[in-house]
Amino acid sequence: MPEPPVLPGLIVRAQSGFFEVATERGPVICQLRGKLKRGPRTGDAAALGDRVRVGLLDDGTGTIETVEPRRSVLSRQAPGRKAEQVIVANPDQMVFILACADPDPNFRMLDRLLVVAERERIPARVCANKIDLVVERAARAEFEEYDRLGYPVHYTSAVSGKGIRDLRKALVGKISVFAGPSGVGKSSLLNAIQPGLGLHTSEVSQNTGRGTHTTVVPELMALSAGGYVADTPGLRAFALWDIEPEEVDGYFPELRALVSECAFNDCTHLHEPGCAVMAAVEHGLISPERYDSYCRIRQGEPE
Ligand SMILES: Nc1nc2c(ncn2[C@@H]2O[C@H](COP(=O)(O)OP(=O)(O)O)[C@@H](O)[C@H]2O)c(=O)[nH]1
Ligand SMILES: [Mg+2]
Ligand SMILES: [Zn+2]
Repeated sequence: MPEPPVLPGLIVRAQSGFFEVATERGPVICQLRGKLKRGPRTGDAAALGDRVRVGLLDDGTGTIETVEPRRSVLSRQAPGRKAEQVIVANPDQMVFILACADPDPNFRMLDRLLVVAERERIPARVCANKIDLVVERAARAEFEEYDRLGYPVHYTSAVSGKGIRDLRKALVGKISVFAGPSGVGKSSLLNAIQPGLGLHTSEVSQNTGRGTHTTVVPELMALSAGGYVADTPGLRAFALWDIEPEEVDGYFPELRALVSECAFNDCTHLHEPGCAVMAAVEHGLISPERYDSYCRIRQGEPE
């Protein structure tokens, strides 16, 4: 008997032990091979964004035979356990979305999101949406700092269409993760990028025993120009778990460049004499707002 065909693929949806895998022959619904299921106890054996090899079965479904090592991972701490819960494996970039107004941008929250991206070494972009509601020059003055730090800023309006073409272009061929507070226009932007995309995210009710609550099943949504977008199931996913206070300065690019010049090599940059970071803030070389974000995160302030 011939061996069943084995296909490479990408997990685009994961729910309750079933995985939808995009392959050259189209989507295949798969389960994990038993051996993989018993795999590492420290985290998910397979997750959204994992590159896998699928054994096709006669009934058209498949078995995930192997999972390729992850290049990067966006994860959170599973509730009540130390284990890591993978939100998206192998993301190529994060797109953090804020509104220029309604709601007003929360830059302290953006800085926390950027720290997570830096920690995971995932390149990040910023999207300043609802540019139609404000004077563009004012929005640029608020957001341009992020461009200077190496996070490209897109100024967009899902209503007028401004900036959509450039944002769409930035997504081609990549796995991008959209994140931002609710109400900033994430769904509207996805629809502007590709009609129907923002509606695609489905919601299911799960009975947890403590009553029914609604969760969003995360998925990778295919872009017609190539690439995928994931809309994350909320900002809780980005809690700064497992970050040591001494690591934080390494996740602020403008601080990272200076820390070796501080008088003390264990400088916290909060109060020490001879601190190169505090001197740079004083001389206007580091933005006071960004430094404030650093201090809050460093001191373990909850969001
Ligand atoms: N003026 C303006 N309103 C927008 C824009 N994008 C979204 N909205 C509105 O903002 C509200 C929230 O949008 P939605 O896409 O649901 O935000 P989400 O919660 O981030 O997915 C809706 O009433 C949208 O019509 C925009 O670019 N300009
Ligand atoms: Mg939405
Ligand atoms: Zn210092």
